[in-house]
Amino acid sequence: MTNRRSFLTGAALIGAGMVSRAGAASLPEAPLQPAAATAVPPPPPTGRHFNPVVTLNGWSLPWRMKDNVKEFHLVAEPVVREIAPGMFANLWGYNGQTPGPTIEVVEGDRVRIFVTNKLPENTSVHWHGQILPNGMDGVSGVTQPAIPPGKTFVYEFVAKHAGTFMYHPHADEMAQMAMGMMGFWVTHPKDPALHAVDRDFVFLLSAYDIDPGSYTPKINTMLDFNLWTFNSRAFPAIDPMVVRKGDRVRIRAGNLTMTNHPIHLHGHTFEVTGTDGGWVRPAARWPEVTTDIAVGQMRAVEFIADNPGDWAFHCHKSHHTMNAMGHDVPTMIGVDHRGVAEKINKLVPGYMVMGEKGGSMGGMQMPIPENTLPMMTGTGQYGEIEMGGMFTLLKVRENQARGDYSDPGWYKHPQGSVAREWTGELPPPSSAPNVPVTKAAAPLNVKRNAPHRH
Ligand SMILES: [Cu+2]
Repeated sequence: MTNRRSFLTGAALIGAGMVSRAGAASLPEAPLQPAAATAVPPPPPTGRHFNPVVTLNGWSLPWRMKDNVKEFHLVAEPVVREIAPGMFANLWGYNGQTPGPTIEVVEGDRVRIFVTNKLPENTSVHWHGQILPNGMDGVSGVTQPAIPPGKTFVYEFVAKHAGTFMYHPHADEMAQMAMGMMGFWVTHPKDPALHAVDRDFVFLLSAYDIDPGSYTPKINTMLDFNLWTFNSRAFPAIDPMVVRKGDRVRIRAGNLTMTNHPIHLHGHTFEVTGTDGGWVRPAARWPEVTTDIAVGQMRAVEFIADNPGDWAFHCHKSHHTMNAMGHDVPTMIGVDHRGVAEKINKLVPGYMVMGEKGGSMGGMQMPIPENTLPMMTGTGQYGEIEMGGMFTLLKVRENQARGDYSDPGWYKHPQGSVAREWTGELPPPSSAPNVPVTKAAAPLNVKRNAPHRH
């Protein structure tokens, strides 16, 4: 204990200048991830065996073993994240990306995490859900002094229990989390056979408010976010979750946005098997097709992928499956715009009337400012998908190889199994007159002051 205390006081204030090859004798290297692609991690090169998770559009942080301690090095720093092709955001994150890399350890591992602050302000790291000594909890001002810019702090604790956790700052949280500072943490069970699955996907829910044409989030936004993401990516740039038919699949998601997200899977029933409090006892698991994840929560769901196809997987709040949108767009369904667009076009070339026949904005070619995304986008084998934001596909395939996460393309539906146009006889047209909505809303034959008769 004395050793550790002197180690901490000694190492807690290493200058950033020492984080270099010369200082590598005491500090592990801080690997950098330049791309937003899903990086499937290799089996653990050192330490006890575990089955690595696959972080959607993310990666896992390599470590080094030193005297039987797993050492990681996180660097908190400004990053440029590709939200989707055509849109980049100036965010804050760790080791080159936001979210930060997933940290994977085994139950009982002693871990030492160096955190170098390259942000222009103080930060700290809170290890959300971990049972650890109070002084390692990362609440700046309460359990530790904040990490000043340019300094490196070290955290050290034993990963006591298996489960799914997150990390994020407890210093200027509103700004730092609105800027993307967060990451995933998985503590694998000691026995790799326990809770074993064939595919284990993880991602964080995060939201940003970035005005079309700009690059930096507005950090004071409380509710009106315009970019809803899995791991700071918006559909169609969120990678699909590719699985083999018959695989046991786990999906773990943590919510670090400002609202809840009912996450919905098509074609399968899953069970909620884990929360940030740990595993749900088998007898207490419940079936769902939508699981609501409140702010600060994590949910792990599991199912057998027994139904081949391309299955939608998305937040069920419809505004969260859209990209940057104007919130002051009026409802135009039923309004006849004939002639209006032509007149406005003379004033504003390229103007389009939105929604007189409902949504269907995916195909609109309205010019948009630089560095923003169309509200709804993505094209499938049958046309426009008209989705953005928190949406991706679960691709279940018979002939996907074990360990192969590459996109197999669109599902080839067995002949005759796709919904199609009815070409038989149609019913006679309705005889009801088309009553204009404005007149129907205020019945003409009611005298307001007349007494009601029953
Ligand atoms: Cu949502």
